[in-house]
Amino acid sequence: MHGALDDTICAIATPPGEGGIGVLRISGPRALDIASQVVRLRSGKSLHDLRTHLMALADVCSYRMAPGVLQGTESRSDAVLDEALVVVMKGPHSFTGEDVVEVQCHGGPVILDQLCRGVMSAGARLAEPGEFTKRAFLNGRLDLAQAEAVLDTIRAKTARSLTIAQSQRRGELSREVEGTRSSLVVALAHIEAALDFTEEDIAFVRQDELLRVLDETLIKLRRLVRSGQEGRIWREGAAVAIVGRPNVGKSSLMNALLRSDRAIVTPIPGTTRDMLEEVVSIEGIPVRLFDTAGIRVTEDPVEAEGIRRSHLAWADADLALILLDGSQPLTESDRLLLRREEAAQAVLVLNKCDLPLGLSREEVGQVCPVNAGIHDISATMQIGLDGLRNAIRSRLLPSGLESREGVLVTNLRHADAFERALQGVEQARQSVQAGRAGELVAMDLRIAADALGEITGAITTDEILERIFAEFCIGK
Ligand SMILES: Nc1nc2c(ncn2[C@@H]2O[C@H](COP(=O)(O)OP(=O)(O)OP(=O)(O)O)[C@@H](O)[C@H]2O)c(=O)[nH]1
Ligand SMILES: [Mg+2]
Repeated sequence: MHGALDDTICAIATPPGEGGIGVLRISGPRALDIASQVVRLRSGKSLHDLRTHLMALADVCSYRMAPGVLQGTESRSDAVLDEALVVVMKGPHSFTGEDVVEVQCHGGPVILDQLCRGVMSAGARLAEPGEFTKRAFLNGRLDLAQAEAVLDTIRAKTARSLTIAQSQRRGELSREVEGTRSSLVVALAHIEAALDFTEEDIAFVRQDELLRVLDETLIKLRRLVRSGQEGRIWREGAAVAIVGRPNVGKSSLMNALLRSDRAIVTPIPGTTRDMLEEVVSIEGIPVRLFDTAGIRVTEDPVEAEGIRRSHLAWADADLALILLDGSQPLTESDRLLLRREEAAQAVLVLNKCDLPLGLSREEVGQVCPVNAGIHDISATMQIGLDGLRNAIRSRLLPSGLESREGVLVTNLRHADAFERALQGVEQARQSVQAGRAGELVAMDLRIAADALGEITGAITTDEILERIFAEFCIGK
């Protein structure tokens, strides 16, 4: 990614395709000059004289206008591409911290494409993915964790994921990180000062005071690391696979959880062959739900391929729901599934509880001793689904940390950094207690403080930045 901040970038900020409106964004030191070449305010004023953060009606053109056109003295109606609302946001009070111009026109792909070309011919460069947000970071408008949360805010699939992303975007995680980091840095400064003055034997650091600070930090870091073990699910979603032999009602359960007739349901075993995937909110958790082909021994090559994929989906899933038909005795196919090693980690579900029980629960328990118990549901009659959703939630988030106070770690990069910080502080604490040399303690505290600094970007490399912003879309 070109890093230079002295050029002016532009991009279509709305998604591709048709829309009520479409937005073109321009940011950089020459944003106003460049926009002036394709935007003519109806008021006849110059863009430079427009008050910041106020909208104005304008005509926009698809190429650089001759000076006469710009001033409105020459009228060339064919030059006008569209009618638009224009807003100027003067730096540093803009998203990027630079001068920004946003043009809202009709949301047609041809209009936006031509407008974008016009702005480029007037001197702007097409932005790289995430470059607006990267500039906001480089200009100090956001720290790195907040910049990443901008992406999470856009991508959030459930209301709960959005709430978490927004709190990180507002800087709640960053404040926690910076608070912890600064107490480590203060401790570090004291230790290093003491190292410089050892001959004079000045007690710069009292050991009990240092231990108190380290213990407080450890409590915070342990909580954050623990929340990070599950937090990924809020950001990326969890994969849940519905597996079972044919005809037990997997597709019916998929439809019931989606509240739509997404999957084909028939009384014929072997109906589902291609795997289906849909995103659904289960108790606020973004879940990618997989309906799979019924697993059995088959000669049919198409069905066999479907079954191969069912096994893959099961292996990749964060959680599997093994579905049984409660109205029928266990079959050999059921037993084979239940005896698989992974089955012990699954949630066992007896479907068709609207019909008389046809199997022995004891036998199911003997074949597959799952800890989580057995859930009775009826997919078609919508019985027991709340209980099942609850079970899915507590299996995906066993600690219940997310329902309590405090910030959550949802990003793998952050989780990894917190892990390293925790190790550093733990090592440092051991060294203090064992009375080891101050240099050793200082080294581990430095590792921990630097790891925390990576989260907010206080310490960063071009490589990290590139990796982070490459995930963004163009125009953000
Ligand atoms: N009575 C009753 N019938 C159900 C229930 N759930 C599913 N069925 C019926 O069971 C049959 C099979 O349902 P599907 O959802 O297609 O089963 P499946 O497991 O997806 O089957 P395959 O795709 O063939 O593996 C259909 O006739 C459903 O109407 C239920 O809760 N109660
Ligand atoms: Mg099916």
